[in-house]
Amino acid sequence: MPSQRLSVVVTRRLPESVEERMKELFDVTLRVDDSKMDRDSLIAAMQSCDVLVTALSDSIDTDMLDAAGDRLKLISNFGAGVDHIDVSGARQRGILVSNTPDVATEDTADMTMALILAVVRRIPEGLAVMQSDRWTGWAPTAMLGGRLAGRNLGILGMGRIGQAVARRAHAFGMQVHYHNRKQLRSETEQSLGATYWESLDQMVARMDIISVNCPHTPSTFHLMNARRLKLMKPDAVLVNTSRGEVIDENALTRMLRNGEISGAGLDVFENGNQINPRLKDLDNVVLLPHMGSATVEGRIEMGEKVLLNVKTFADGHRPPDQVIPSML
Ligand code: 8YV
Repeated sequence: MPSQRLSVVVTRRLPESVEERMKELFDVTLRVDDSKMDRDSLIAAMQSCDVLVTALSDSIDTDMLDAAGDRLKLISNFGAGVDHIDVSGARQRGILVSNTPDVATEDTADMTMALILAVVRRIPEGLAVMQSDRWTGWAPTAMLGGRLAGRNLGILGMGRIGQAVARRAHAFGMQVHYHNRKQLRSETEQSLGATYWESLDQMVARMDIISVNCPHTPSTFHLMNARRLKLMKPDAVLVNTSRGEVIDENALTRMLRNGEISGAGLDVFENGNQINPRLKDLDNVVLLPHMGSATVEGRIEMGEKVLLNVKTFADGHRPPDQVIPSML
């Protein structure tokens, strides 16, 4: 398919340099504002283009794929996670799906450490004291948090981001543990100083901090369910920079309110931005608006990956970051 004829619709505003390059390469329709597109607008877009560039906020289900007609050939997602797209359904209809792996790894791992530090060292509480002029001066027993060095960190999901978290945690002097579908090669384990737990239950019960770094798939939905959350030590902390669906948010909220878990740092939520309102009232919780990968550099690199995937497809080849359902 010659690239000049490829019609591309982009559902969200992307970094300016990426949009400019899109204009040069394709017959592209860009958004003027940055609102989330509703279902009908998305279907209309799918009917009208060869390539749809989606983001996390665009849910593409089977019915929408059916309604798309047969023009759409590629869904190129701006982001690594594709749990909002029916990838198998797309494949059955001959529509390829691509994503942007790797480029968010270091930024998301940084944010994981930031959340761990924020909760364990009570940074938002300290900031609130300063901003409300309540600081009466230093005191030996004021605002005491915990020391990271020596604490056991359990990483749930040891892919690229999990390993980047492990490298950081190791440098902080933490004891790194992990649970993963597959055990890592022993050289990798050694370089990360990481101990493998085949049993997630056993790992969860022994950790001081648990970090969720696995993707959301049918098999990881509510992996941290009420039963498993109850295995956590009462002074443990849970951090999630992956996908909200991996944790039963209501069960977690109840436990935090009852003091059955000491704290949580959450960048992602089970129902998008519809957060359990009770989470917002808790001192021992740090909430962020899904900004784990939100760096200027990361967003440009994500956009460049999208450009590469769409351009490669336009030139008649498979996109380098094609997502195959069996990979999920
Ligand atoms: C992105 C993410 O911001 O890459 C991912 O899967 O979760 C995010 O950090 C988002 O996907 C952009 O669409």
